[in-house]
Amino acid sequence: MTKMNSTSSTMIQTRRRFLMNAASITALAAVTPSLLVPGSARAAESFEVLSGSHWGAFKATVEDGRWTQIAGWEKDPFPSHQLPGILDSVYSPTRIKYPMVRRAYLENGPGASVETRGTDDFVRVTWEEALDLVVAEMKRMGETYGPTAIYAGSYGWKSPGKLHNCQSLLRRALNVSGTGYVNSSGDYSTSASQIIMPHVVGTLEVYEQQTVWPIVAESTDLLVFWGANPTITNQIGWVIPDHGAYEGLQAYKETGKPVLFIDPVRTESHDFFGEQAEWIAPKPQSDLAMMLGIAHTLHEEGLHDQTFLDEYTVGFDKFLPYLTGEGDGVAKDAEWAAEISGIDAETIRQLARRFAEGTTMLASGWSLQRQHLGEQRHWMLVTLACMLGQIGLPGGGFGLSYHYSNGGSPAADGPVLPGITDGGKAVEGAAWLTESGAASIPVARVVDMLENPGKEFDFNGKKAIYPDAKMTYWVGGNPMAHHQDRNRMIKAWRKFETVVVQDFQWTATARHADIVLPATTSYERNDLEQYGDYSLKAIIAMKKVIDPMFEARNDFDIFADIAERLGAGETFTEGKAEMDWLREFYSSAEEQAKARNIEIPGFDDFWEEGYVEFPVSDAGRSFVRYADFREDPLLEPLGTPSGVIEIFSRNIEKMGYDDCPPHPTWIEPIERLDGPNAEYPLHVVTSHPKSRLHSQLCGTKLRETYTVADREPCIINPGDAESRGIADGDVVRVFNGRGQTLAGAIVTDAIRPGAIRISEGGWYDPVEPGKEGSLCAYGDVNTLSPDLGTSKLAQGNCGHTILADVEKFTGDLPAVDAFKAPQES
Ligand code: PGD
Ligand code: PGD
Repeated sequence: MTKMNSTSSTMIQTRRRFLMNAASITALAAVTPSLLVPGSARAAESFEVLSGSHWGAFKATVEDGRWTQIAGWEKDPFPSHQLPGILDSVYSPTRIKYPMVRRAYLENGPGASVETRGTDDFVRVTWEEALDLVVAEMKRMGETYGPTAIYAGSYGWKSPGKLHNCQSLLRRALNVSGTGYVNSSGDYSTSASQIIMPHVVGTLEVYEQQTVWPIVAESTDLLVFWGANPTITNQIGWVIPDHGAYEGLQAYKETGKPVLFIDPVRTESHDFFGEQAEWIAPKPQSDLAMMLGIAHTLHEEGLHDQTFLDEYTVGFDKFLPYLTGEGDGVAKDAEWAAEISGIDAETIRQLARRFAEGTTMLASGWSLQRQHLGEQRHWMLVTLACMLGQIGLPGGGFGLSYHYSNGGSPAADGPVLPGITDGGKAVEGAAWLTESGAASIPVARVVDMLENPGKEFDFNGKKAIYPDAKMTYWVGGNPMAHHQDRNRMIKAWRKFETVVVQDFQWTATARHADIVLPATTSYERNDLEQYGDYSLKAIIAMKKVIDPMFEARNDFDIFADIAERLGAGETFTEGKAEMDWLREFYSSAEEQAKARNIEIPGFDDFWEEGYVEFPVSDAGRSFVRYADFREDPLLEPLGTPSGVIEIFSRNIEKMGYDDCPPHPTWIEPIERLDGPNAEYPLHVVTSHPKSRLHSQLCGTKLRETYTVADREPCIINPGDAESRGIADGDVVRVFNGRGQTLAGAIVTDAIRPGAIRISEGGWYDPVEPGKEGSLCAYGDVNTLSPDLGTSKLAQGNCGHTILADVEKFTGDLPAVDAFKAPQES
């Protein structure tokens, strides 16, 4: 049954009520906004409003039209420490205020001065002028080059909200007007696993509900986080996170049972568990070898579960000769694994015994598959779990989403909101997997596409041809942060005759654009969203906190105007404005609720209250992943060709890829620490940042809480620092054959020797803009990463495969300019 919580605070509050609550709110409102702006339309009014974000649901206090304070929603068990950053992002000096066009583009026309992108100043234009320019280019593309000239595979962490889903809106405007474009498929998070897992277990797996935390706390004897940092990465949700994982982590902690972290870094999650936590620090990219070493010991010592393998899997018989070395003469035993991983053989053997001794949950993060040949890692993790035979049992098996969007948070049986469609196709769930457009490429191959139009490429058993894209429209993403090998990318970007970027901040992508359109943040418009990616515990009214700043417009209105200019305005809007759409989405939730006998308030009451909650169901509270399959594999088969877990895949065998064999296999990656192809002595780990979402919030005052000498931190082991004469707090230059960046050194034993860490998402700040090879003054780690596909199977990105070296920086220290708006005139 649904309930509306009548004791919760009303979302629109009087000044008196606000003052009564002020003390509790102030605690989280540590950040003072960067820029004073005049009061807005709602001046002289003070109120509090509930809204939502990737970081969580929050209460915003608005005084005289200005957002002054932010606090976590009282129902959120673990509000993110990043919340003050989202307030600051609204007033940040990095805001794009007006539609802008690069001067050289305006003066010389499309394609004429692509070399100076990123160096030129920008000219302010009116919205009319900007949109006319955009649409004229769209039309020219189709007329001159055909339907694959516009790359609209725009990817990134656009804000939550079922209406202002800017990437769907972009494709909707193109679809409804019959404008051809190239799309992308997959994502940067899990590209390798989301392609291989359907071959292995029949689902994407990475975005599936996990055996719930209460069951893990009760039944798991050994919780293993394999390359996962759950207390950091669960801050974020694709929708509005419920932070249920923190309750789960706390519940497990209270049991006092052991937690093992296999990670080159001793993380905050490790420290959260205090004495219960153990740290094993292999060389990065060596996990597959370690897993094979453990599997070999399990088999050697008869600890594997042959009954499970016989009943629930296929192909172990083909994998076994490889494991024992009968096939290739190399036993993948603990000694072999020790040589590659740097973890001694006895520890590897002990791990195998401990895993087999009780109920073990192998919870893996995704860094392992964001590496060259990343497909193999989770395949082998699943194989290991099969050998342990605990898949489908309470607390046992494996999990690929305990660290992400609060996987394992018990689910409610509430309705699922629909959202704006891209012009016919549903865009819910893994929206980026739906294919539309005249052609599609794997998302991380965008630079390869630009460099090689007409080239044939492999992807998951198919062959396709790269289109010849000449224009891009990027919305809700920051490719000049997220894509690998920045220098190669800067050059390839010149292939675009026109680059349009629609964002609310001057990212490096915006600086390298020709036409820049200022979007509102999600706090300057109304929307709706689910609360709890896996739990779906509530629907939250993402109410507008403040009026749009400067000349920013919301994504829906911008694309409606573009569709209008393309002759399809009415089809795009269907005659509906913002609140009409929200009512329509909500009415679908009402219908679903009615069909399930759930009471749900009408839209007006819901909007007034700000949210509607759905209770966790009994089924949600007791969910065990793969329990049904284990109970009856014939009646509940998996979606694989065999219906069971595939340790050997005939489908992959048929593809015949040299870099993705038909069972988990160790293959030498292009580069790894101390490996045969190593040209540099250190591995760069590029973890997801503690105080940002990728590059989002880098432009806020939160940055001051973590930078070292104004730069992105680079953590380095004391031995590696000492041998290079680097002291804590020094500015260092990190470099390899692909690029170079400055960073600020933190010398710590929380990272293993031979590895350093610079988190992804630091803003690219070239000292010599537009010049290939320029030093980055701030700390964009993707100046160093290689741009290649994980393998022919998934063509994912390899952001965690980097070797480099570090030295103390002794030259004239360049200023960090990335957080100032570019020159305007
Ligand atoms: P964000 O910084 O979130 O990064 O790459 P992604 O591009 O998603 O960028 C989102 C952009 O969208 C921001 O500029 C923000 O201002 C804008 N935006 C947000 N909401 C809206 C909106 O509603 N409307 C409009 N118009 N704009 C909006 C992240 C990508 O980086 C990902 S997902 C992963 S997993 C990868 N991780 C790594 C990694 O581990 N290592 C390396 N080396 N590289 C990586 N890159 C990838
Ligand atoms: P990472 O931080 O890249 O996160 O989730 P993902 O699990 O991919 O890596 C997790 C851990 O793996 C890190 O502690 C790192 O040290 C370790 N590691 C790196 N290389 C290796 C290796 O070779 N072997 C082993 N064993 N460990 C290794 C990312 C997920 O987080 C994603 S994809 C997104 S889009 C979201 N992004 C963010 C974010 O940007 N910021 C925060 N705070 N939270 C996020 N949550 C989500």
